[in-house]
Amino acid sequence: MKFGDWPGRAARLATILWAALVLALAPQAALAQAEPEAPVTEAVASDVPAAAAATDQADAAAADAAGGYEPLGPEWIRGQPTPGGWDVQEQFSPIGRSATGLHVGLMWVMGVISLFVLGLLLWVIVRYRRGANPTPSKTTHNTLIEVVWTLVPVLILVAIAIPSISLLTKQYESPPEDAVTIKVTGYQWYWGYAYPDNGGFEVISNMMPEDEARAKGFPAQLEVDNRMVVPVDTPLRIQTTAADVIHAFAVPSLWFKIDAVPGRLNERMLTIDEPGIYYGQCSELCGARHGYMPIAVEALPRDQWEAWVRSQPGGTVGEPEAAAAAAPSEAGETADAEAADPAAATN
Ligand SMILES: [Cu+2]
Repeated sequence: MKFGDWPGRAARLATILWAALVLALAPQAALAQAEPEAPVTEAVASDVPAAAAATDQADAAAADAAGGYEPLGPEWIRGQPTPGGWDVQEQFSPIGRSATGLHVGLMWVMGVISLFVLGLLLWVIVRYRRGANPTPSKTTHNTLIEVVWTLVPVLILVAIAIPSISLLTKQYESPPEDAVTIKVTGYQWYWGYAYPDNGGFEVISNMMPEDEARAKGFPAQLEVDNRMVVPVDTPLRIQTTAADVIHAFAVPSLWFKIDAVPGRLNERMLTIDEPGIYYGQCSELCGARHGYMPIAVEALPRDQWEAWVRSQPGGTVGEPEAAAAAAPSEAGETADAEAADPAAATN
């Protein structure tokens, strides 16, 4: 078939127009996807059977016993995957929001460049087709055009590199001194969350049985028996390690993913903006039940988080520092007293 044949040209044109349509619509669809996922959460919440109310009352009673802490209900779910979702999840951390901003911005840059190149192609196809341009030009060089098509892409890449590298740097910023430390340990196939600054207790977190999760209105295979409870609006020093094989601690709605490697301690800072429940999963193939070691992060206002810490065995808030500061001086006073009056020490 010759290039000039009409059916072939029509088919090519249709392909090109289809590609243009896809490119033009992709960014809008991406933005539409970024809308809050509240309806899904509501649907989940409304699915809670009445029978769960009795369980809630029992939970509330248990909460009173546990010093005022009550686990958040399904209406507090903020970060979770949505059926049919194809964009990143809505973000609830400062770093997540700036990263999503860059992501959407880059989509627009890509879209505009693709449309521009497509337009040039269409123009060349139509304007310089054999019918309209029987004697082709023999031009091989044009200094101005060559300078422009070298400089403009360089400038675009530099413009992208500045926010991109600053975001990368921000993701690896060290947490401040007063950050709350949580040591996350990956086990085959569950998670351990230790709080070394708060008494050193460790919470063992297993996937909640699917029937129980559904009955309580939580997403099956994502809800756990004991969540990683953290304070909101507070820098968290998340340290990860593993006890057996490599795991990865990943929570998409917090823009957080870090490997948990046996014999190593990885560290990254995380700050969560809003109280709520954020789901994630182990993201390193770690064995038979790799898909069944979900992560549930529960972010609470500071006072509620402190109540939760006190409800844990050996959980302390602020006391270790105070005790550590007080201990040497007390010991010193005792030693002084003994030095002054050796008889007193024997009494
Ligand atoms: Cu794992």
